[in-house]
Amino acid sequence: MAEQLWDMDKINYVGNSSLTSGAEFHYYNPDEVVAGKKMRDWLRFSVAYWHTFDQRLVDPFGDGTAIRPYDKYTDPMDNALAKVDYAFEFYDKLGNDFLCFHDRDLAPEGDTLRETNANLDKVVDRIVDYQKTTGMKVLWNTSNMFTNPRFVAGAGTSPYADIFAYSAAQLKHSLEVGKRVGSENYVFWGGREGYESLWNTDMKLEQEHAAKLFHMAKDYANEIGFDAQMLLEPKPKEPTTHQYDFDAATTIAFMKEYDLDKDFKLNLEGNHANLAGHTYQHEIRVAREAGLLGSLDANQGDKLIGWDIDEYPSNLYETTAAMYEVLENGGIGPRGGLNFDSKPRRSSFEPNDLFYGHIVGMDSFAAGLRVAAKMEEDGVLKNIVADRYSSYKSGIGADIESGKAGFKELEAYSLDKTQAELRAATSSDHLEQIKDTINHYIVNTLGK
Ligand code: XUL
Ligand code: CO
Repeated sequence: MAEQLWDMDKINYVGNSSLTSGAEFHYYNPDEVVAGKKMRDWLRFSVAYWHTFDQRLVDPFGDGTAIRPYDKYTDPMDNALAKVDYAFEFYDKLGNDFLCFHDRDLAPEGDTLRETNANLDKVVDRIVDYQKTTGMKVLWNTSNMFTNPRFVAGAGTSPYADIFAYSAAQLKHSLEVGKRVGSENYVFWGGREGYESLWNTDMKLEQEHAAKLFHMAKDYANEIGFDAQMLLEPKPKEPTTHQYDFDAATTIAFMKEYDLDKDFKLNLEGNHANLAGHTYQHEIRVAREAGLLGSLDANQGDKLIGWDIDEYPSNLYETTAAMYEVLENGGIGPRGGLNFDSKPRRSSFEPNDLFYGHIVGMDSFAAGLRVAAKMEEDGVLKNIVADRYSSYKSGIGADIESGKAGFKELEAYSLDKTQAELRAATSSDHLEQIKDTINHYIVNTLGK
């Protein structure tokens, strides 16, 4: 790359010798082996095109504040093409291996889908050229079927057949783009697939239509030989009041109901988990126990703000918990990664804040990986969990497990047990001690 587009040098790993943060990684050392794999292969970091290159840093009360070096390109197509140059230099400097995008992140819409597709293809041509020289991979692509006013009442769940038809047509092209760029996954976040009021909503029909669109997408992907892992991304609310893919458990039930669980897995996001009243760890646990963990969107919410703020992850406790689940799963998913569905705060409006945001996000997950790997290596939680359920290994517990004990045997066993005996069958969880242990692991693993 001849010209320097971003005023930033390559971000390198320097270890944790200095306490202040600069343009460097303190924990992410891509080729270092942790728990048997290179860090880059555990984490598979991806930069989200929409938040990084398109987001103007608006909030519900204020205009965008972002200053971006490509703002000088005022023609929308010139701007879209220039942004690809900026994006690939950004990846080179940051050292991420993957990118993610929606179709509409890349190029402006025309008046018809034919014109829109032509605009998109020009930008995709440029991305494919860069991929050839840089080896950059696409973690996933997706289709934006929620921004344009035509999607006011949803896409696949729209009550208007023309909009369903248009959504299918848009998706068809987006899958073709996915094949061209070699996307490892394809994501469906249910943009406006939900409802505002049940008084005017045929909930069953809408969900049947959503499932129909997903099946059509998978069938078409098979037809064109696009073998990406299909993913659904749950979110409980925003933009609609009631999103159908509320959380991991609800989405898994939907997938099973409509026979999608063989071909689809989940893409889980930290802030979405919080909006559903869950932790990120809870969502990842639910998915991994169902064998349906696909990929992760990395961000965090703010306990003091109610909306989806897509903050760069910085909470080491949460990243440790997430990476603990990932290690237990043997990896994020068959082809999953950590996509920074994150943006700078509105007050962090300079171009280089995009680098600093990714640095804190990547370092937080790298730190979480290091801590979780040490906890796994020492088996610290494994022993605690095994001990807690040990009564199922022998005696009446083993009989419950084997099916030998039914209601009658369990009644005979329990009928004369005294309160004191039953109290003695339980023991304290010592949860505070566990949390203190986790704190020690965080401080000591990272302090070395
Ligand atoms: C919205 C969200 C999306 C999806 C992709 O909350 O998370 O960015 O990840 O459409
Ligand atoms: Co997301």
